Amino acid sequence: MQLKDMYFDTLAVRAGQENYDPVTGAIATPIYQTTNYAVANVDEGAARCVDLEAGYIYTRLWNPTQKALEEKVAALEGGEAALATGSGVAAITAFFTEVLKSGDHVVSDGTVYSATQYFFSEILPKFGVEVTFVDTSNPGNVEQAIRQNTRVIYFETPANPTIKLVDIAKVVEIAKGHGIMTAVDSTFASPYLQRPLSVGVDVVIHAATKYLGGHGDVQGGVVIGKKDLIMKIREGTLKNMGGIIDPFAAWLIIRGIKTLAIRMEKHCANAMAVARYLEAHPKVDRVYYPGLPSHPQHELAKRQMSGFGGMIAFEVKGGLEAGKTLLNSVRLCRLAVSLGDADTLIQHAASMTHVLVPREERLKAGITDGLIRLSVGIEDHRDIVADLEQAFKQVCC
Ligand code: LCS
Repeated sequence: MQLKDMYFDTLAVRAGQENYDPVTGAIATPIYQTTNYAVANVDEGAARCVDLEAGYIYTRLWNPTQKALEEKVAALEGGEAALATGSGVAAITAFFTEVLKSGDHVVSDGTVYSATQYFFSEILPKFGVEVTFVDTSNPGNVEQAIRQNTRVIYFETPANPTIKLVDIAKVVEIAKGHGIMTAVDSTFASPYLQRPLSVGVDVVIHAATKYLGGHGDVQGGVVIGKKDLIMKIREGTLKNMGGIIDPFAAWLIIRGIKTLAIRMEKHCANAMAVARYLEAHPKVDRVYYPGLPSHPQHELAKRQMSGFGGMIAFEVKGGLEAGKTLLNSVRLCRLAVSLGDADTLIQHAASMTHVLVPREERLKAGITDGLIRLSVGIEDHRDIVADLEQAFKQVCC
């Protein structure tokens, strides 16, 4: 049986690990905790330095545990190849550093993870690359922002932190019409819920720190795409700028991915239950969850995703103060900024992650005073609801 004939759940367990460890027969890919690999003679050393596929030479260039992770994620996304990095941010910056040159232009959605936003607005311009931010959920905005020197169109869907969706197929159609690459950060969906390469996206990026790792105990990133491009990033930017993944981190993510399918089912079911509870709550103004018919892109979500995910955003009545009180009152939900963990995590952008962003700018990106983001975990949803209920009791409005 070949990988291409296997279903997703089987791939999550087996891809990248089809063979036993050649030395010991170990079924779990070992953590190859080594920096160096001995070569038989100088010719072999030269061959490996010139062609990374000829054999391992130095862990910054490639490592067998890293490779097993890359093969697993490539299989799950239906991509030719993948590249694992030391964090999600390292995946994003490695990709863009490789494909861009001074004078290029990028079109990005305005609602992207804050570090991505910083990279686009503060770092790329230092090297002569301009980035235009638009709302890519309206494809007309993408068309208008394209210039002759536009090299990449980039967005997250669902987006952090507003859970806005972007119509992947529509943006791809526009980009292809102009011969421009598309890259999608699909972290919030995970490969279990959406596979952007299947609708023509060139590059998919994940913060593996989130659903792929799944347990809030590891940092990593992955870039998936055509083999030529992935090898170029590996041999160019990653090798020479050094944002590699540690073998132990790669091993933890491999371990996490084995349960991705069942975790995502539970994340989705729990989030649906919590979203319905929030929508009916008198102290909540709005709930943004793609699984609710009230989400402005519910129809798109049904078309584009095979489930609605574990991420919810909602606006508490009473704005900034109410948001602070609610968050200071939760007991089970953990007050933390990440997402995709087994544990439910809650955060309030206006008083936490975006406290330094001027209010006007924050509002432009859809981050209102009372916007709360909930990464619904895999606990029993009744306990999550009970915790929110007792916390809402502390909020007066
Ligand atoms: N892409 C998305 C969509 C993210 O949400 C994050 C991190 C990254 C990339 C970067 O991944 P990292 O480098 O952290 O592995 N998002 C975070 C968040 O919402 N709060 O803390 C981190």
